[in-house]
Amino acid sequence: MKRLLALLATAASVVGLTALAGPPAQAAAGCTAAYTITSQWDGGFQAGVKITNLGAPVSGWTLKFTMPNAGQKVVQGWNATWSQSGTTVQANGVDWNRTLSTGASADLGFVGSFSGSNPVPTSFSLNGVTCTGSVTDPPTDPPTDPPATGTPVAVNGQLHVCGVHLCNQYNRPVQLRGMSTHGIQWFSQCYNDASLDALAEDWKSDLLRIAMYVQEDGYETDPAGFTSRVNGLVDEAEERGMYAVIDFHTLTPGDPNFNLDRAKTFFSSVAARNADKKNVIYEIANEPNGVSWSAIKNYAEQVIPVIRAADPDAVVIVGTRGWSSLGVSDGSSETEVVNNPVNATNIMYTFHFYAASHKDNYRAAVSRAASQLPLFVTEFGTVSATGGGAVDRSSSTAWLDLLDRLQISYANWTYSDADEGSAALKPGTCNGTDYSSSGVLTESGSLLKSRISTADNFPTS
Ligand code: IDC
Repeated sequence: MKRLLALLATAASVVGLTALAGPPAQAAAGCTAAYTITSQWDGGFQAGVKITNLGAPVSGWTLKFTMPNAGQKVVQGWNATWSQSGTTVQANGVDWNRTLSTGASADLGFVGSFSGSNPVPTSFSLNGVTCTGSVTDPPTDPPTDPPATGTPVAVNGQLHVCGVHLCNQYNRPVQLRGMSTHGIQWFSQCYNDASLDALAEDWKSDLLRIAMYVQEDGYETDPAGFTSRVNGLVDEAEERGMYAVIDFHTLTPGDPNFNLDRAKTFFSSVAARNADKKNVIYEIANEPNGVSWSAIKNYAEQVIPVIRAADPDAVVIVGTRGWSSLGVSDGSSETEVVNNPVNATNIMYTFHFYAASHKDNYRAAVSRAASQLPLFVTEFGTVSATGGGAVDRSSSTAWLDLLDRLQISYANWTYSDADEGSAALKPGTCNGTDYSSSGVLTESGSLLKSRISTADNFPTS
């Protein structure tokens, strides 16, 4: 009920700048713009703008509108390049929405600040044409009528970053909860039809993170072979409606630039091969360590364009300093990222933790960072940072509650039968065929299965 009320409240705040009751069937011309305040807080707000081109097809566009209150400012936008001069706001199309055929729409948004009141902007125009056009047919939102009970990918479709959140095809924030493989060079026997069926159906996992180590007998020893194994697992995840996080698992050496050429080769290949899939997310550097944020940023700004050239609309996740601790494990903090973000859109930043080693000060950093940076916990353990030792239930629960509250997506290390506390399956499980009974689960596996298998309730409008 709470959710329904929230949705109704949101729908009521849509300001249709469309002439809904216009004259009957007339030629479509110009554009429409629908402005939605999706949330508002003291001095700040998040807004979405849906523009629909009713004129001739365009291969590039500029949206302009006017803020009625001089105190209203765009702080950070997405799905367009945003700028503001005085009260005039401008948004230019980006790679994946630059082309708009007649009747096509683009969804953009931004986080704004204001002082005093926060009125709805006026004077929307697209390529200089005022958005007053009428729509001859009732506008239909692609896609229509998804199966509410479908798989995570069927319901959510292509994901994108909106503000600090991961959003689905309805532009609504979602949290994905799932599992990471262990190193696929060591545990490929754990990823077969039965184990992946159990992960999708019994665990109701939303995602499979595919950990492809680069060193330690990984990718560097057989680039073509590992690329093909990763692609195979992307397909297995897709068949089961799960998202696939392609993890370029750099670890030692910690400077991702050591693997820059390998990363470019690998990502240009997997991005081209998987460009048309909706379930792929790219994680470009697992855990940078012993390296500055500016060096990581430099790496990201070279690898992301390679991915975008082949697969323009996929979410890319960037590792952070100090084993993806947002710098905290190096005595730094999230501010180095906030003050010097990667120059790219549709990206998120990695945060990793191991519950027995990383506690309150790390949780405080995530709580602070979550309102400023899009975060994705692509890896965490319930145990110590060695991957072994006892499950720390209270710290793990505090972490998972925090991630749920902040709607931060996560993948747990590991869905494997490694002989270490972080593994979800008991040693020897992957030699057999049973992945479903509770008897195959370790303490960590049982805790995670109970958390991941609860209903997702992904928003669909
Ligand atoms: C660990 C594995 C362990 C393996 C080791 C090799 O659990 O079996 O021998 O890698 O490098 C990370 C890394 C992840 C580690 C994990 C636990 O991303 O590769 O896996 N960990 O140490 N960061 C923090 C912890």
